[in-house]
Amino acid sequence: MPKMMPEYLSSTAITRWNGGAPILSRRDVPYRADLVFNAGVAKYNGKYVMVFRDDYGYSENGEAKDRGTQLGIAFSDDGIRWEVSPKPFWNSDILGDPEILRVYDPRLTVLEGKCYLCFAVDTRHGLRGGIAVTEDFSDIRILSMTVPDNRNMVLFPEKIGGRYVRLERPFPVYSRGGIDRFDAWISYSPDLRYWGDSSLLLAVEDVPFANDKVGPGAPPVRTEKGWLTLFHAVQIDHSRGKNGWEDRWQKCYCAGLMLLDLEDPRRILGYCRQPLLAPETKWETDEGFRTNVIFPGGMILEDSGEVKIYYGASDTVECLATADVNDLLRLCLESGAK
Ligand code: BMA
Repeated sequence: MPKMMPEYLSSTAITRWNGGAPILSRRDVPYRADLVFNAGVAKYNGKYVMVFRDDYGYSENGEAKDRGTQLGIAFSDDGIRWEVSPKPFWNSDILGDPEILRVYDPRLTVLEGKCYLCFAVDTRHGLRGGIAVTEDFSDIRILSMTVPDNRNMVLFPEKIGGRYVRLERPFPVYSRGGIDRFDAWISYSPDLRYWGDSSLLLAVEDVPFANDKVGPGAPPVRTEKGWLTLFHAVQIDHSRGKNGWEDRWQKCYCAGLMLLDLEDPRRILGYCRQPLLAPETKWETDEGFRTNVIFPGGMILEDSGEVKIYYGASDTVECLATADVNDLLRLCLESGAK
């Protein structure tokens, strides 16, 4: 068990690839990169594609040197071995808007033959969630951005009932007592630009291993039984002190799993009351800028029934876990609905 973690935070039904060793780290990136994590992954035009977050200017001794964040891109034939393109894919300079400070935490959804990228944006006037589209990864166009504060958006890979659907996590500060109590929401759109008809999907209080926030993880994956959907769940413990390269880090991020109704994804058919992935390996609990962070951003269902789950570990490296789709469905359905 990881240090200072409550007993109930342990992983269920998954296998970490190569004992949890990173599938991508700063060593694989041919430009400035220190923290390589929180990637979005999709299968697109016969290849696996990964857009990852690269934070540079960070070091183990806490020194800051000209810090920045950009998105890198990598391609793979098997979803395991990755080749990083020679140049960063996207950063705030490319956007050329002085209002935008940085873009990060990308998630990829293939929808109607195009690749959509949901991202978080820090702006001078708040944190926003954006949706952009690309057909070839050379040209990318922003379709919509939320008002502050919102992020962790993911798009469903098809229209449902004639509308586009997304999950998201707004930050309601005043109305939730002035502390973090952030929940996962669902919204609809006729055109991917205008979003509304929003409702609460999964609240912090619904998740036994969260006391701080829950939010979307990877874009949902269609199965015969429903939309298999990862979420992140955060548990805070103020007795935790120095963890990682920072002076103080008190949160623990786990990956949770739920199953949403195919026709009406506002209905949770079942969700696992334990984490699917909790921090356990040294990359997840000991080594890194932060510790105890599992941040899932990509999920792929292979024809064989294998599910690949991509997650950032401790905001420092990118890792992969696999599971059998039937085990995951069983976990959700046996645990029951809300
Ligand atoms: C969230 C985001 C993520 C990060 C996580 C844990 O608020 O900033 O990018 O992985 O915190 O540090």
